Amino acid sequence: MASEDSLPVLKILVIGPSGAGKSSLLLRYCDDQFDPESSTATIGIDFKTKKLAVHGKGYRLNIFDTAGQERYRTLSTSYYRGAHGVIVVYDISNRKSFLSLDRWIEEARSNASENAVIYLVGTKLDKVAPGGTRAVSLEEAKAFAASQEAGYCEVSAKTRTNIKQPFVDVVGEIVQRPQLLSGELAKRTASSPLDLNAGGSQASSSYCSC
Ligand SMILES: Nc1nc2c(ncn2[C@@H]2O[C@H](COP(=O)(O)OP(=O)(O)OP(=O)(O)O)[C@@H](O)[C@H]2O)c(=O)[nH]1
Ligand SMILES: [Mg+2]
Repeated sequence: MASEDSLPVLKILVIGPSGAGKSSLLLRYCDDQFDPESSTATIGIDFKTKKLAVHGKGYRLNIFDTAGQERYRTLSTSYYRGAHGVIVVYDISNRKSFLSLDRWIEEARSNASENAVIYLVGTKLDKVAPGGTRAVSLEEAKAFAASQEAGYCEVSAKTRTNIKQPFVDVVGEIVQRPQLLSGELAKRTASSPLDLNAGGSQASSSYCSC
């Protein structure tokens, strides 16, 4: 069985406008916590790690949480080096946040490797349903994601809705792209049996059939 240390490592970058909920998404996904009062903008870059199983295989995700505020985005292009996937986050209750996506996707395409997976996430689903006002309809968001050839999912860090889905989808897509994986990583991705119970407290025994 593969030990925790021998799991293939995938690098995922999380980008998007300030206040969209990038850090909250990661805090909920990796530590199952949520801070409704949080007003602390990320400075530079933060890092979290999490194990995930997709299609019966285990992976270690190294997830980089970037700053949305321009003044805190130091050396932002260097973040992209070696990234297998880029999750672009916006706030579905904030139209301006949606309208800024072109620029974020453009940044990702210019700096990430050609085959890197780009995936769109709409956050704060709890704020718009039921009875809340969406600033972006589901149809519009899906159409935009499709036009960018990106997957799409809506989440709430507050209620946990769909919180794991973006990571499952992104990893599922990454492993379909052998050009993205280095020789050793590709080999282990193809053959490593799943043993996520061998690890410590950060173990995530999540499975997805999608
Ligand atoms: N209701 C609700 N609020 C959320 C959700 N996700 C984030 N928030 C709130 O939105 C605010 C901004 O969230 P952050 O996660 O700090 O945003 P960020 O994208 O990391 O921002 P920068 O670090 O400045 O780029 C915080 O007050 C969060 O509590 C959510 O799913 N639902
Ligand atoms: Mg942040």
